[in-house]
Amino acid sequence: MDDLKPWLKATQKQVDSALSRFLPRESARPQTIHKAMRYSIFAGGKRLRPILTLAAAEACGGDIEHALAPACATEIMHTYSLVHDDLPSMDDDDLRRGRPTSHKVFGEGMAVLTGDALLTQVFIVIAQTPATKRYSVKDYVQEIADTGGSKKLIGGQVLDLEGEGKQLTKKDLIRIHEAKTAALLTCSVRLGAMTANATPAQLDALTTFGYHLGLAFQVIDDILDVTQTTEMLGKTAGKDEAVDKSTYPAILGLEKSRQEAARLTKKALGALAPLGKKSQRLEQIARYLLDREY
Ligand code: GRG
Repeated sequence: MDDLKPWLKATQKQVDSALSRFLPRESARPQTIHKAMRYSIFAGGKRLRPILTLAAAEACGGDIEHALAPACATEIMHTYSLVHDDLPSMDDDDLRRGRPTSHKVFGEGMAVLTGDALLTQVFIVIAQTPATKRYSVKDYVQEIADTGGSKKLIGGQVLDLEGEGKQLTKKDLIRIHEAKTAALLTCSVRLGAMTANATPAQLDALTTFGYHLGLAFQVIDDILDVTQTTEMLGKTAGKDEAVDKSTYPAILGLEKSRQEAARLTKKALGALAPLGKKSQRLEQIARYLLDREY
């Protein structure tokens, strides 16, 4: 398998060009909302979720082209959650992906609408995914709707809001991470697998992989908030500590948090065994994420 870095770069480019096709043009009326949607999408994220969708399709022997619509749908869902998460009524952040946040540039009302429009676009895009023998378009829609709903992404945000100012336990924290972060990463790999007509056993393996990778990813995100600079992260570093947020480093300390991220990554890697050699790319991605610096 080729080196990961050039593959990541080429895949990010492929995803960006698909995203541009799947979003309304900036010139479409009313221009402000379309400009704002593209502003946040093309602000320079890592494209982790679409990359996972494409790598999961490959791991199940599928065609990457067939996985482009769900790959973009996961990135659009993620971007909507960031736009809303940054609002003054939520985390109140000024910087995201190295740029001023949506509400700073377009105003708060427009940022609310931008998140809403991105979330709606998720369903326009997912509906364009080709069906396979085992999975219908309805299955894809259900998968992503369930992930974005009140028991997962939004539910996680509710737990997060309700936990503000409270001393959370590790168990509370895991519940938030499962819903906020692991759910969308799991959905990303599952959708890729579904476009490849994955067997139930392949889908199960990738569900376990996505879950543990998602938890590891959030632990690392918490660690980076403490150890990295704002410039490196493209978002305000040290924010968790400043608002006294319960995080892995706050509860366990840095060293134990690193060990926990490594343990979760190992679990994710173990889940790939039934997929064989084709899952090498997913394995490389999981190892890369553990050592990432932003
Ligand atoms: C529905 C408002 C609303 C929120 C849902 C997912 C979520 C809850 C909020 C998003 C904000 C957040 C801190 C999520 C945690 C997941 C996470 C670590 C996001 C950062 O993801 P990266 O590092 O970001 O992949 P880039 O910019 O690279 O795409």
